[in-house]
Amino acid sequence: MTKVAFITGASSGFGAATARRLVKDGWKVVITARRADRLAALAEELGGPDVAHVAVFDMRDTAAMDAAIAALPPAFQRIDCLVNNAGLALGVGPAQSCDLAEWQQMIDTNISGLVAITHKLLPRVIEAKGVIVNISSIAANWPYPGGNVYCGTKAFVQQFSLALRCDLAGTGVRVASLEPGMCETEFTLVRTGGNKQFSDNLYTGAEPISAGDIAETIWWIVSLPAHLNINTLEIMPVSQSWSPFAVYRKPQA
Ligand code: NDP
Ligand code: 8X3
Repeated sequence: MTKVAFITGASSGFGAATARRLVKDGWKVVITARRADRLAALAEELGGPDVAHVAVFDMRDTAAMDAAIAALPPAFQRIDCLVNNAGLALGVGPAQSCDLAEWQQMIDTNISGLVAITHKLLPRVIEAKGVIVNISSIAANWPYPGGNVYCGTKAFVQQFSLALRCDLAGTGVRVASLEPGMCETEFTLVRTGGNKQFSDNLYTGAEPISAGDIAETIWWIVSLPAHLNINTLEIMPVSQSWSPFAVYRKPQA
């Protein structure tokens, strides 16, 4: 029987790469995001509607989510894998200069949207004894200046993943929190409102993770034997590591 993966945020970055990787391994995919043109092009590339079902909705719109789930074709109704990937960071400035609407958008997408789609698909994932891969971040573990609400949303995703495992004990469902570091996708362009220079400067010379690397990791997590669960997996490029704590010192006279 062909397995089905439901991948949110599949119009670019990790989500699109994961759809490609799973289809290469014989899966069918439900690919979701807001940008219909991107999803249509990806579905075509993946082999058309028999292989990839497109569901266009905003993660913040639970009614649209319901309609998309109700419209799943028969061959895509069994959900063996949910990749909770859609998300974003907005802003790089300190909390005291942030825009509250941007904070709300991150919470609504990265937390509320993720929770809603999980709640709606959980019965199907349980029925299939499937696997959920939640995309958290190193930002869940390591705070950094300008991370404020984004770090908070990813810490939520990590703890939600671990607590889900407790509740799902005995169901056979596996849940993983994948926590990547610096990865070159559209992430920084989105975060900076389209500042290509900022994005290029961040990644140049750093040999960041690629979306394909993350797709390979997700494929590995979901392909492990059914008795093995990856709880959390933090992954960084070799070029990225930790710095000493910052210490603020009063100016000396
Ligand atoms: P991209 O910006 O390339 O992809 C983000 C995806 O999320 C897009 O497909 C976008 O689709 C979708 N998305 C964003 N907002 C919404 C929304 N309101 N409704 C529906 N879909 C939405 O970034 P990445 O691939 O890098 O990011 C994927 C995930 O990985 C995110 O959760 C991010 O926080 C996380 N992450 C990224 C890291 C990195 O360094 N790149 C590191 C660690 C974690 P569309 O705009 O078409 O709706
Ligand atoms: C994305 C990685 O370090 O920019 O989650 O927060 S980071």
